[in-house]
Amino acid sequence: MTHPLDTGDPFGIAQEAASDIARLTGVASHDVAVTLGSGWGRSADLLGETVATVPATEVTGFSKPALDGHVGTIRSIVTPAGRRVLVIGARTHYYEGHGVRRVVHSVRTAAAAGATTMVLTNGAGGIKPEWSPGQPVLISDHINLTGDSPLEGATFIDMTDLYSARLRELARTVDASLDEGVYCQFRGPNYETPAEVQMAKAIGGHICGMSTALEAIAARQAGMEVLGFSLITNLAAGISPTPLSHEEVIEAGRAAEGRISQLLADVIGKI
Ligand code: 8IG
Repeated sequence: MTHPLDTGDPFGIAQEAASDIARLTGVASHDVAVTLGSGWGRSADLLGETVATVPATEVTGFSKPALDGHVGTIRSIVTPAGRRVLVIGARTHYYEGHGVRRVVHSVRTAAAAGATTMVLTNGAGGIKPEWSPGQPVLISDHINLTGDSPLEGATFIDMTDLYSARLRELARTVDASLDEGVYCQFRGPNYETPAEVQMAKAIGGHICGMSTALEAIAARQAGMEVLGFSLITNLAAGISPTPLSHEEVIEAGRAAEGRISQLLADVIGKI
């Protein structure tokens, strides 16, 4: 079955998706968008009053999740300060194999819906030995190891200061202890080998993940200011003496969820 993004104009389809969101939520325009990765899910409830919740499958171009049958949702929230936040609970990963257009469709849709700030969150593996599972960190820059890009054709876009220094500073007014690091996006879905983690470390990486770099590039193309957070759910392979277990990753996310969700809600409340 063909998908509209396989053949159509991705920006036109994002405009359609934004119209769907405006119609289904009754909110004409949003200010800030946030994608909630593993461990960050509870922050939506802390952000403010939920105005509308829409299954992502009702919005043009959003894919059904490949793994679990459950449908992601898109929520419109109004903060106590009156800011309109679009919460994207439906992420398409590169490793699902549907191509990069579908990976970044939510970001392009958020931009078309009016958002000028994109907050990207994820669960990831930590390379810095002083980090521990359950610790949130800021993304200061990225290394895209997917070999792919959401930009098509001769689209030369500057990536200096992709992860806004201004927004990282703002995050530190909420929690001064937040460390930061360079996010390496691997293709996945396998976790890295210890040798791959050592490569990432040698080239300047501190965080291993499978989602955020491609999304950040699309956000920059759309002219958005980007804030990135990783929840270190595990030390990357070979950094800790024990092998990675998916259950351990899920459990670390669960244990940290309340604290980091409050942090995220507080930061977004100040944007
Ligand atoms: I959660 O250790 C989570 N996601 N690439 N490596 C990569 N992605 C991850 C990891 C990790 N942990």
